[in-house]
Amino acid sequence: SDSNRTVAISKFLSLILRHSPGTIGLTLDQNGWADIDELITRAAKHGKRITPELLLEVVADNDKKRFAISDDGKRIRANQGHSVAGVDLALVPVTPPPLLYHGTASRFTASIRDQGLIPASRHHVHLSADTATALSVGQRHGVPVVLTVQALALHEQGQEFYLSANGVWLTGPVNKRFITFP
Ligand code: HQG
Repeated sequence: SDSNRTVAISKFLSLILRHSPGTIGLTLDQNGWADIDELITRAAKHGKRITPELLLEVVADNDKKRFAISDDGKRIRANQGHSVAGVDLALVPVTPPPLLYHGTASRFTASIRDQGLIPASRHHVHLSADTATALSVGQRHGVPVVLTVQALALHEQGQEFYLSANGVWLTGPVNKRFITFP
Protein backbone atom coordinates (compact mmCIF):
# COMPACT_ATOMS: atom_id res chain seq x y z
CA SER A 1 0.00 0.00 0.00
CA ASP A 2 0.96 3.67 -0.22
CA SER A 3 1.46 3.89 3.51
CA ASN A 4 3.73 0.85 3.54
CA ARG A 5 5.65 2.56 0.79
CA THR A 6 6.00 5.87 2.61
CA VAL A 7 7.05 4.06 5.83
CA ALA A 8 9.71 2.18 3.86
CA ILE A 9 10.99 5.45 2.40
CA SER A 10 10.97 7.08 5.85
CA LYS A 11 13.08 4.22 7.21
CA PHE A 12 15.45 4.49 4.27
CA LEU A 13 15.77 8.27 4.78
CA SER A 14 16.40 7.77 8.51
CA LEU A 15 19.21 5.33 7.71
CA ILE A 16 20.81 7.61 5.10
CA LEU A 17 20.32 10.97 6.84
CA ARG A 18 21.10 9.89 10.43
CA HIS A 19 23.56 7.04 10.26
CA SER A 20 24.93 5.94 6.95
CA PRO A 21 24.92 8.39 4.00
CA GLY A 22 27.92 6.54 2.57
CA THR A 23 25.64 3.56 1.87
CA ILE A 24 24.59 5.39 -1.31
CA GLY A 25 27.77 7.48 -1.68
CA LEU A 26 26.11 10.60 -0.28
CA THR A 27 27.85 13.22 1.87
CA LEU A 28 25.97 15.35 4.38
CA ASP A 29 27.14 18.90 5.00
CA GLN A 30 28.35 19.91 8.47
CA ASN A 31 24.79 20.70 9.58
CA GLY A 32 23.42 17.40 8.32
CA TRP A 33 21.84 18.61 5.08
CA ALA A 34 21.76 16.55 1.89
CA ASP A 35 21.01 17.87 -1.59
CA ILE A 36 17.60 16.44 -2.55
CA ASP A 37 18.37 15.96 -6.27
CA GLU A 38 21.64 14.20 -5.43
CA LEU A 39 19.97 12.00 -2.82
CA ILE A 40 17.28 10.95 -5.33
CA THR A 41 19.85 10.24 -8.05
CA ARG A 42 22.11 8.22 -5.77
CA ALA A 43 19.19 6.33 -4.21
CA ALA A 44 17.97 5.34 -7.69
CA LYS A 45 21.41 3.95 -8.52
CA HIS A 46 21.07 1.78 -5.42
CA GLY A 47 17.64 0.49 -6.42
CA LYS A 48 15.56 2.92 -4.32
CA ARG A 49 13.28 4.85 -6.64
CA ILE A 50 11.98 7.99 -4.93
CA THR A 51 10.35 10.81 -6.87
CA PRO A 52 10.64 14.40 -5.60
CA GLU A 53 6.87 14.39 -5.02
CA LEU A 54 7.01 11.20 -2.95
CA LEU A 55 9.90 12.55 -0.90
CA LEU A 56 7.98 15.72 -0.06
CA GLU A 57 4.92 13.62 0.81
CA VAL A 58 6.99 11.49 3.20
CA VAL A 59 8.37 14.62 4.86
CA ALA A 60 4.96 16.30 5.20
CA ASP A 61 3.03 13.24 6.38
CA ASN A 62 5.70 11.71 8.63
CA ASP A 63 4.17 10.74 11.98
CA LYS A 64 7.06 12.16 14.02
CA LYS A 65 8.09 14.94 11.59
CA ARG A 66 11.48 13.26 11.37
CA PHE A 67 12.75 15.34 8.42
CA ALA A 68 13.07 19.02 7.51
CA ILE A 69 13.38 20.72 4.11
CA SER A 70 15.64 23.78 3.86
CA ASP A 71 14.11 27.20 3.23
CA ASP A 72 15.30 27.16 -0.40
CA GLY A 73 13.58 23.78 -0.90
CA LYS A 74 16.77 22.15 -2.18
CA ARG A 75 18.00 20.22 0.85
CA ILE A 76 16.71 17.74 3.41
CA ARG A 77 17.95 16.64 6.84
CA ALA A 78 16.86 14.50 9.75
CA ASN A 79 15.65 16.53 12.74
CA GLN A 80 17.27 14.25 15.34
CA GLY A 81 18.63 10.76 15.94
CA HIS A 82 22.03 11.12 14.26
CA SER A 83 25.00 8.84 14.81
CA VAL A 84 27.04 9.91 11.76
CA ALA A 85 30.37 11.59 12.55
CA GLY A 86 31.09 15.17 11.57
CA VAL A 87 27.49 16.39 11.67
CA ASP A 88 26.27 19.07 14.09
CA LEU A 89 22.74 20.37 13.63
CA ALA A 90 23.84 23.70 15.18
CA LEU A 91 20.72 23.83 17.33
CA VAL A 92 20.52 26.74 19.74
CA PRO A 93 20.83 25.72 23.42
CA VAL A 94 17.59 26.32 25.33
CA THR A 95 16.56 26.18 28.96
CA PRO A 96 14.62 22.95 29.58
CA PRO A 97 11.50 22.62 31.70
CA PRO A 98 12.02 21.31 35.26
CA LEU A 99 11.28 17.72 34.26
CA LEU A 100 11.79 15.74 31.08
CA TYR A 101 11.21 12.02 30.53
CA HIS A 102 13.18 9.15 29.06
CA GLY A 103 11.48 6.02 27.79
CA THR A 104 13.56 2.90 27.98
CA ALA A 105 13.13 -0.85 28.45
CA SER A 106 13.08 -2.61 31.82
CA ARG A 107 16.16 -4.65 30.92
CA PHE A 108 18.25 -1.45 30.72
CA THR A 109 17.31 0.08 34.07
CA ALA A 110 19.95 -1.69 36.20
CA SER A 111 22.67 -0.41 33.89
CA ILE A 112 21.15 3.10 33.84
CA ARG A 113 21.02 3.13 37.67
CA ASP A 114 24.71 2.32 37.58
CA GLN A 115 25.96 4.54 34.70
CA GLY A 116 23.25 7.15 34.15
CA LEU A 117 21.91 7.73 30.63
CA ILE A 118 24.47 7.51 27.84
CA PRO A 119 23.91 8.43 24.17
CA ALA A 120 25.04 4.95 23.00
CA SER A 121 25.67 5.25 19.25
CA ARG A 122 23.75 8.51 18.84
CA HIS A 123 25.10 12.04 19.33
CA HIS A 124 22.71 12.81 22.20
CA VAL A 125 20.54 11.31 24.88
CA HIS A 126 16.94 11.75 23.67
CA LEU A 127 14.32 12.99 26.13
CA SER A 128 10.57 13.52 25.78
CA ALA A 129 8.48 16.43 27.03
CA ASP A 130 5.68 14.16 28.25
CA THR A 131 5.33 10.68 29.72
CA ALA A 132 3.04 9.36 26.95
CA THR A 133 5.70 10.04 24.31
CA ALA A 134 8.40 8.53 26.53
CA LEU A 135 6.26 5.42 27.00
CA SER A 136 6.03 4.89 23.23
CA VAL A 137 9.80 5.42 22.86
CA GLY A 138 10.39 2.79 25.56
CA GLN A 139 8.00 0.35 23.90
CA ARG A 140 10.31 0.21 20.86
CA HIS A 141 12.89 -1.55 23.04
CA GLY A 142 10.80 -3.91 25.18
CA VAL A 143 8.79 -3.64 28.39
CA PRO A 144 8.65 0.15 28.72
CA VAL A 145 9.86 2.11 31.74
CA VAL A 146 9.61 5.89 31.99
CA LEU A 147 12.41 7.65 33.86
CA THR A 148 12.09 11.23 35.10
CA VAL A 149 15.04 13.55 34.47
CA GLN A 150 15.62 16.66 36.60
CA ALA A 151 16.42 18.60 33.46
CA LEU A 152 16.45 22.14 34.80
CA ALA A 153 18.67 21.17 37.74
CA LEU A 154 21.09 19.47 35.34
CA HIS A 155 21.02 22.54 33.09
CA GLU A 156 21.80 24.71 36.12
CA GLN A 157 24.92 22.57 36.61
CA GLY A 158 26.06 23.79 33.17
CA GLN A 159 24.77 21.07 30.86
CA GLU A 160 23.35 22.22 27.51
CA PHE A 161 19.92 21.15 26.25
CA TYR A 162 18.55 21.45 22.71
CA LEU A 163 15.05 21.13 21.31
CA SER A 164 14.89 19.52 17.87
CA ALA A 165 12.55 20.86 15.19
CA ASN A 166 10.22 17.93 15.89
CA GLY A 167 10.02 18.43 19.65
CA VAL A 168 12.59 15.91 20.88
CA TRP A 169 14.86 17.15 23.69
CA LEU A 170 18.55 16.42 23.19
CA THR A 171 21.36 16.56 25.73
CA GLY A 172 24.62 14.90 26.72
CA PRO A 173 25.04 12.04 29.20
CA VAL A 174 22.65 12.32 32.15
CA ASN A 175 24.27 11.68 35.51
CA LYS A 176 22.29 9.21 37.63
CA ARG A 177 21.89 11.84 40.37
CA PHE A 178 19.40 13.62 38.08
CA ILE A 179 17.29 10.53 37.29
CA THR A 180 14.25 9.33 39.22
CA PHE A 181 13.25 5.71 38.68
CA PRO A 182 9.62 4.58 39.00
C1 HQG B 1 19.41 2.96 26.53
C2 HQG B 1 13.18 7.46 18.22
C3 HQG B 1 21.95 0.70 29.25
C4 HQG B 1 18.32 3.98 26.29
C5 HQG B 1 12.66 7.98 19.55
C6 HQG B 1 17.72 3.44 25.00
C7 HQG B 1 13.76 8.89 20.03
C8 HQG B 1 21.14 2.58 28.27
C9 HQG B 1 18.89 2.79 24.31
C10 HQG B 1 14.98 8.44 19.28
C11 HQG B 1 21.97 3.39 29.05
C12 HQG B 1 19.37 3.58 23.12
C13 HQG B 1 16.02 7.87 20.19
C14 HQG B 1 22.83 2.74 29.99
C15 HQG B 1 20.80 4.67 27.80
N1 HQG B 1 22.78 1.40 30.04
N2 HQG B 1 21.13 1.24 28.35
N3 HQG B 1 23.65 3.42 30.78
N4 HQG B 1 21.74 4.68 28.74
N5 HQG B 1 20.43 3.41 27.49
O1 HQG B 1 17.25 4.01 20.00
O2 HQG B 1 16.26 7.26 23.20
O3 HQG B 1 11.35 6.81 15.74
O4 HQG B 1 19.56 4.98 20.48
O5 HQG B 1 17.41 4.03 27.35
O6 HQG B 1 11.43 8.66 19.40
O7 HQG B 1 15.37 4.95 22.53
O8 HQG B 1 13.82 6.78 15.43
O9 HQG B 1 17.63 5.85 21.74
O10 HQG B 1 16.74 2.47 25.28
O11 HQG B 1 13.54 10.23 19.79
O12 HQG B 1 12.50 8.81 14.88
O13 HQG B 1 19.95 2.74 25.26
O14 HQG B 1 14.57 7.44 18.37
O15 HQG B 1 12.80 8.25 17.18
O16 HQG B 1 18.39 3.47 22.12
O17 HQG B 1 15.47 6.75 20.88
P1 HQG B 1 18.23 4.56 20.97
P2 HQG B 1 16.13 6.18 22.19
P3 HQG B 1 12.61 7.62 15.72
